[in-house]
Amino acid sequence: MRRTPVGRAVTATRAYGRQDHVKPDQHGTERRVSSRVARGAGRAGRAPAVAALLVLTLAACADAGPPTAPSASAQTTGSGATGPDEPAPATSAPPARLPVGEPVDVTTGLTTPWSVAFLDGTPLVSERDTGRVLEVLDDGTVREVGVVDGVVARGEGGLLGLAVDERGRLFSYSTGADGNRILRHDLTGSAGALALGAAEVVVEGLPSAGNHNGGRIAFGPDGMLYAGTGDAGVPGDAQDVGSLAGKILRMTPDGEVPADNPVAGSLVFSWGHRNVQGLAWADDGTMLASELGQDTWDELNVVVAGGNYGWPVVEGMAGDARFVDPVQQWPPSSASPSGIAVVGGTVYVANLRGQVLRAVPTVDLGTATDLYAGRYGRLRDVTLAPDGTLWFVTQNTDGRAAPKAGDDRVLRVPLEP
Ligand SMILES: [Ca+2]
Repeated sequence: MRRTPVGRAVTATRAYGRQDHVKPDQHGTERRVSSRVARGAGRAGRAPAVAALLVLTLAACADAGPPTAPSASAQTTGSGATGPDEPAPATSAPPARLPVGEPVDVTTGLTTPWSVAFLDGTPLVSERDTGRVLEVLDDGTVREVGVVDGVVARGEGGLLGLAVDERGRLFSYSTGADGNRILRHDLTGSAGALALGAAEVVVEGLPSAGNHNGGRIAFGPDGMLYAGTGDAGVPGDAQDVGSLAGKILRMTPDGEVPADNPVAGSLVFSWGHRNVQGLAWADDGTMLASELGQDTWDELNVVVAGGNYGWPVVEGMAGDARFVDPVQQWPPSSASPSGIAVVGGTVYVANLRGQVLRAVPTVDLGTATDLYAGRYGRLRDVTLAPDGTLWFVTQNTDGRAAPKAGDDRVLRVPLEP
């Protein structure tokens, strides 16, 4: 492939495939326990920038683990932030836009699907282990748009996130031989006959490992491309602002550092993350990220520029002034969040080990309603389709669950107006 560097990672590449000591973690995945000592708080004392732009990011935990028992349809948990003695909000909140009716299959028979993005109205799906980008046709069948060159699928690595920019170019996050990278491709042809053009490197040399590769990419309302990375098995790197591991990155579509990034000359937007696999923005610009925790807490975070989210010094809500606490946390056994999407007044969170689609109201981010618990198995991604329906993606073919007939699948469900 043509590999024209259009941007450059600001830190050195970690050699791919380095394996230290491997142990299972709470998500049922391998984790490497490095002998490196976390470099303390690093810039942990830096207070997060005032939230001129609140970003809610949902970081996703590593996946896997045994299925949890199916639970009854919907269950609301958490303590509401608004009580009977509190005044009603001055401004009207966006409508919840919860599902109505039953989900139906969009397509079935996929192998480790990871992300869904849309080119105008045409759905594109990435497959982690095959490196394929697929186009879903109107009849529910898929055809191969192309295979991303040089994808090295191992563990949680492979072809991960997809995003399409306003010019119709496809961006992909994948694991290569020399680390994770973000590539940009032209899409040629028309719907039903799309083809993947040559790849250009947006950013390469992002730390990778068998697990904790992050992988979600998304364009923010500011037109910048954001990427969630993982700690790549070296927890202390999440506190090292000089490393691109354990971060949320912000870049131009060419991979350059925006002038207003919080760390001069760096793609780093926020740090202290373990493994971010979900990024989305509310209508008011608030950024959200999901984060896969280790032994104790998975997180939903509101992301602010320059924020330190604590890993590995703290996990979950610590009440430590050095760090930004999550707005909600879950035990990994009932969560392990990957993709997220904001639709109106609801943040949707796809959960792997928890096998549940969670609906978090934007007006009360500390609560959630569980949808489809145990019904479809592990859930990898969720997104709003151009036709206004909610799409979500299963992940039962990755060796960590027993696939059901037709797995893996993409489903859709209509939403309230
Ligand atoms: Ca945290």
